[in-house]
Amino acid sequence: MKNIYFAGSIRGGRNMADVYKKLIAGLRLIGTVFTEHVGDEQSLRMDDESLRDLEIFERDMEWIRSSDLMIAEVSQPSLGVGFEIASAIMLEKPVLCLYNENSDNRLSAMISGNSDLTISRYGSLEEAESQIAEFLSGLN
Ligand code: 6K6
Repeated sequence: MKNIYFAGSIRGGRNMADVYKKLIAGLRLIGTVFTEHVGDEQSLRMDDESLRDLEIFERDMEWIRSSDLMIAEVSQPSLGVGFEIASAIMLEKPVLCLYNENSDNRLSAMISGNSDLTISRYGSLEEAESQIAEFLSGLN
């Protein structure tokens, strides 16, 4: 079982929250997802009330260190997701960035131009899931 860090926008905006939830449900079949709360409004609310930002930062950085790979949904721009992606690269973790091609946001050149990342553009959830499967099969 792989340890998977799933990154998706929280304070950057929740437009894609439904997609995060579905992708996380699929990832749970193949590994341990550290960040299930990213797809779950209720546990996010609990986190927000009970954890200080310092604790959220330290917990999430520890999870990135302990993960085997990162899957980042990048259609909704988020400072936190960008920071997490950069941290994962520095820690030499494989990172797949999933970008919905129907998104109104243009993907940052700092992501799309980064050869340390695997970038996949998807139209449907099924497509995103098969891109995840392909990415995982390419890892060792
Ligand atoms: C709930 C509602 C608002 O804030 C919360 C609690 N905050 C967080 N809880 C858990 N993970 C977080 C929180 N804030 C950011 N993160 C991490 O950064 C997640 O792993 C996301 O992938 C990413 C989102 O960053 P922003 O900048 O969009 O919030």
